[in-house]
Amino acid sequence: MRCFLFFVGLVCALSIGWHVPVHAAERPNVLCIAIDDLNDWVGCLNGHAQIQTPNIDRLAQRGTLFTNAHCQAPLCNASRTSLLTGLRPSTTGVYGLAPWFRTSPKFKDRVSLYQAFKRAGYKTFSTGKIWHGGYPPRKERAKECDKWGPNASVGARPPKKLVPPTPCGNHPLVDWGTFPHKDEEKGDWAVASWATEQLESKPDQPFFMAVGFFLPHVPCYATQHWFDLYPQDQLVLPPVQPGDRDDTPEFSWYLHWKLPEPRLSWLKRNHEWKHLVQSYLACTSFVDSQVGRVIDALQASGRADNTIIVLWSDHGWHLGEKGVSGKNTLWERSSHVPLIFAGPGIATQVPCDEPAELLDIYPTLVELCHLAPVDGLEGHSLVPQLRNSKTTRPWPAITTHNQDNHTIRTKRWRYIRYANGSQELYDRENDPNEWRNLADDPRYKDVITELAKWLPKVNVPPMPGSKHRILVRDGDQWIWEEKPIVPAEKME
Ligand SMILES: [Ca+2]
Repeated sequence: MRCFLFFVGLVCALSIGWHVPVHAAERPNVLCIAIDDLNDWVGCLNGHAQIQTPNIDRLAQRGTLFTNAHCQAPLCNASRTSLLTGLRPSTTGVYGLAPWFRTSPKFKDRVSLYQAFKRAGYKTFSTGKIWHGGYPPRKERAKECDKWGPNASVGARPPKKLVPPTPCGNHPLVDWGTFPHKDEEKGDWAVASWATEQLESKPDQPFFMAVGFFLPHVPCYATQHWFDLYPQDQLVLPPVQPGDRDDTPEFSWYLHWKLPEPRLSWLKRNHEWKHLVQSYLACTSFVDSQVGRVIDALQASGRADNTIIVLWSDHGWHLGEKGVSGKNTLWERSSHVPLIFAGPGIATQVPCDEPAELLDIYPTLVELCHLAPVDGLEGHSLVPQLRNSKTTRPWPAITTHNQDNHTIRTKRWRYIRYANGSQELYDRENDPNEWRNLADDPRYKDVITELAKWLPKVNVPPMPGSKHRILVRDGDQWIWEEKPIVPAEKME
């Protein structure tokens, strides 16, 4: 009889997708650590020969590092909305720095990652940059998460900008360098301190805590100590190829037609290229030290054994590659991000080089924490890879920038298709810098046909209220940030 009941129970469990109710107290805690605009210049990813990130590296060593993880959009709001709703930008229409996705009636009640934990009985915490900018609006915060810490901020600022006036408005954020100040005066220090205090107070379990760091987003200000790690006279600059854009479609420029971030040509002319690289490295090492403070506080709290840590960046950043600085591109430098899981149920093992998406974080945490299923998640749980990093995945990673511009990244290939039909194809095994566009070579026709099958079938227009970095079409005219694109005004 007991056997029979067990059998009936098993059949029931299978029929509802293995979702067996688990008491909240038995579930693991979750500590999410988000870093803004951090590309693969992280020690464990070997993106830059000189980068020093000992804390992120030790996290990778005690868990599973994904070496081929990619954002779904190369821009803050679009990437974060995708990660936290579990939906692609091409499904929500959130492509730009605005709007807040809940302004759309269709997504008003979408269960966010925070809410999935909140409704499962978790105490939820958030500090720093997790959502973009001022999102969620203050009056909606309590609905989203229980306890809010300090917002992301730059902290101490120099009396005036440290770099010469930059094109496209000399934006106050587009700045970098060092000036006399203390680490304790930085916005990210305050964020780490708040998270540390929460952990020291031993919050009720289970808890879900999201800690979002702002650096190395511009302005890349760090104290002298961090600059001293990277003397300019020994600095390694990223590999760039003269004429690299000669074989990329003209349309590739439309995705970043005018940006506050300057082009490589401006950086070189103003002798700021090395200075920017040095500043970005310095800020990354500083942020790594703040990651270390939070991880150490978790360890000291005695909760580490029952806490899953997941660390990611919202997208990458160019430092001169393909002639640009910043994001807003569909190449590796924009899409490739660190992604690390560590904690209970996650193997300490060799890195996983299967393609992974930030979109996979949501379903992975749902599975690891035995949460109720959430409708419509477009990612795929990474749990099989967290158990054994050699487990293959059938899905590529897809990154989207504005309506109907996508890139498909498999283990070997990167395929890009823009909204006007133009294409790029890179064989990353033989061309890791993506310098030779093979799309016009007839030998790769079948490769392109296969990769194109993965292009998202749903491509909704920008959500009402979309602005900043928005590209749309009006008849034959392409419009960037509400102004017609005039090819003669191209900035290279
Ligand atoms: Ca960002």
